[in-house]
Amino acid sequence: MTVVPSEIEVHSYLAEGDERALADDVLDGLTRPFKELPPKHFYDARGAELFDRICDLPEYYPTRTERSILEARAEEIVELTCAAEIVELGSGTAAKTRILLDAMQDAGTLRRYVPLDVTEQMILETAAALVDEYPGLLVHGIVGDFERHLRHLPAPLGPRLVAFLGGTIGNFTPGSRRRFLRGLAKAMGPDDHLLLGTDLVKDPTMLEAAYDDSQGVTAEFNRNVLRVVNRELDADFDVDAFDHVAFFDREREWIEMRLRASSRQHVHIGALGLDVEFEPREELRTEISAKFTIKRLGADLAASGLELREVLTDPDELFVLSLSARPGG
Ligand code: SAH
Ligand code: AVI
Repeated sequence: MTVVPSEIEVHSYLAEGDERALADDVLDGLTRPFKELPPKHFYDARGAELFDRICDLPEYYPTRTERSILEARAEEIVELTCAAEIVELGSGTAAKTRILLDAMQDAGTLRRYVPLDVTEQMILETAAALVDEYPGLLVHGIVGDFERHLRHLPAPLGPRLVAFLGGTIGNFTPGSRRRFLRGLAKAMGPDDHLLLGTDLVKDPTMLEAAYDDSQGVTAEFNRNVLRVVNRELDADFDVDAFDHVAFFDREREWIEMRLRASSRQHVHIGALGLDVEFEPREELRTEISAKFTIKRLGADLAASGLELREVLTDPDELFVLSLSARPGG
């Protein structure tokens, strides 16, 4: 029997078996003329581990850059927001979050941590680790989809810092990004702040290297989505027959990751009774990762009902952490 400490409560809003509505997305995405799957399906246990390895790659600058900004500015963020709790969307292993939790603990404001992620295992492990590391901390974990389950955030215990780190906001298409931010602004109270990590537009060579590393970890992460579909939906993708593709679309200013069939592929998806054909060299889009300018970031926030208050960046202006709030708040 697992004993859950009393400081922890975890609520799941994902139905049993369809952890991320995978079947709907596969049916919808693989029957389109241009095939596509949403990136949230990367993150089973193996995908989460591969993502952790990506974060440590020399080419993948976003994680260490965002961490350096947090290390330099966490105290100031806590002073500006007076946050008593962190609500973290796409919280993962909360590795960088500890910098903020430390600053809140030092300031004496820390009361609760509210992680929300699609991967239950990560919520449970992170919750258990954090209550050990921060005596007295309450953890209210939400296993859910940040596009669908924001209404399940618990009532605030004080001013909230809503953290959306890592540049995950870039994984939305522009339309759903604004819809998501509008929903988030509505879920925020007058005392709350959004701390948003966004990757900036830069030299395409640097960008493309970050998404096509020399050790092939990102390629494995990309292909992992096919392993997830094979396991969860009884499909027979020949995973090794798909090549990793990553390029910077200069017009749209986003990185696109795709999987390209190296030869004609016939895939049977047992759970859906669906057969899918891939022509030789046909591609499946698995992720976009939008890169921002500060101007576009401000415009997106304003269009969503949020006011940009602080822009925190690194000396090379690779990455930005912004603080925003509801006007008048
Ligand atoms: N915030 C961490 C992890 C980023 S990886 C960091 O900055 O390093 C993206 C995280 O978002 C993963 O943990 C993944 O499981 C989660 N995620 C992706 N799509 C999601 C969705 N629609 N709803 C909730 N969590 C999601
Ligand atoms: C989680 N997200 C912000 C990462 C990104 O950079 O878009 C996911 C990732 N994809 C490839 N490498 C990392």
